[in-house]
Amino acid sequence: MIAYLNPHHALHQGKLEMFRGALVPCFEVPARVDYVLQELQRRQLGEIRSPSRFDVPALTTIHAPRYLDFLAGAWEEWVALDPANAARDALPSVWPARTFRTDVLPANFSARMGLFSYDAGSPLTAGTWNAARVGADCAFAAAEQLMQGARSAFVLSRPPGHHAGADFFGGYCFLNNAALAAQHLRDSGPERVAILDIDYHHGNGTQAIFYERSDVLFTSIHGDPHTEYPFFLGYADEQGAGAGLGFNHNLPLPRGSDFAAWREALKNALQGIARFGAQALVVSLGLDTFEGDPISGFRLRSEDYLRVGEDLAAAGLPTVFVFEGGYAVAEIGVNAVNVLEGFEQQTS
Ligand code: Q9C
Ligand code: ZN
Repeated sequence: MIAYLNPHHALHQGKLEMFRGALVPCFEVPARVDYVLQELQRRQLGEIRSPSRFDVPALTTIHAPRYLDFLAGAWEEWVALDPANAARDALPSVWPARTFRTDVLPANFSARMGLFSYDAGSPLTAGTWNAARVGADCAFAAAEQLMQGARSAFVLSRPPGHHAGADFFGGYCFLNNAALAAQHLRDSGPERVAILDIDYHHGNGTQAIFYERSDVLFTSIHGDPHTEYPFFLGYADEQGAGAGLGFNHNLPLPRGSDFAAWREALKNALQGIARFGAQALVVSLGLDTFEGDPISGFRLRSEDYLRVGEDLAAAGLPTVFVFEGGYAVAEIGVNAVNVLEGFEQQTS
């Protein structure tokens, strides 16, 4: 399996995130990708490539141009406010809740930070835009690899993507890599693409992007949003709207669920994907379902991820894996590569 490694991922290196009234060190750190890369190399899973630059329509199909423009220039604006800002990251602190306007683009930078975000856990840093944009290139490259006949490809990038919507960041995510890969597949090949999100947290951004579309099925297995982030989306009764009605499947599980319960949900998810008649699959591969994850509540063990890979391979679809969350940093390499190796062994 070819891996597209984002060579600039470490340009995004948040310092602090807001948590329970305090600024605490970021959970989403560059070492996450380093551990996965090290394990990929150790097990010789396949070639590791850097992506070329893709200027493809998918970027502006998925993300609003005014959001992309904002992200591209945000750091310069932040530093222009005060040269001392260069030493600290930008975090939003005011948001338009219900009854506020979102059609007006305020001149004030902090107002626009709030307009284009939904939490205070996702610092925007000097290198965030470059890292995220090259991550999008990794997603496009992986999609192209499938179109050239590959059975699978791996997007090894950070920041992650599945919480990012058409015009907002949050949950450590800025550009939605899984959505970009799915859209680029749609633009050049398969008519029906499924996205399966197995991160611990519901992929609210991806769901919102495709909610009214019938050509991209979104299916997610995640912690019950009654108690788990992102709280305000991810319930089982969200089934899509308009032309997309019936093309959104949420499978929330209680905090504390073990692999037996999780695997049952995976079986249901894959049945839905088969019924849909998917011609390609994009997997939002979060590893925060691991029992040792510091901010999550499922109980998967390292060897379970081999079974996950095997189950995914049994779906028999060309598959793009997109690296998402997972914060047990020392174990994330083994867990991620177990999924990929389980998939490959089932294939061969
Ligand atoms: N201090 C992803 O896994 N914060 N995002 C939860 C932890 C938000 C997770 C509180 C978690 C976002 C890609
Ligand atoms: Zn997550």
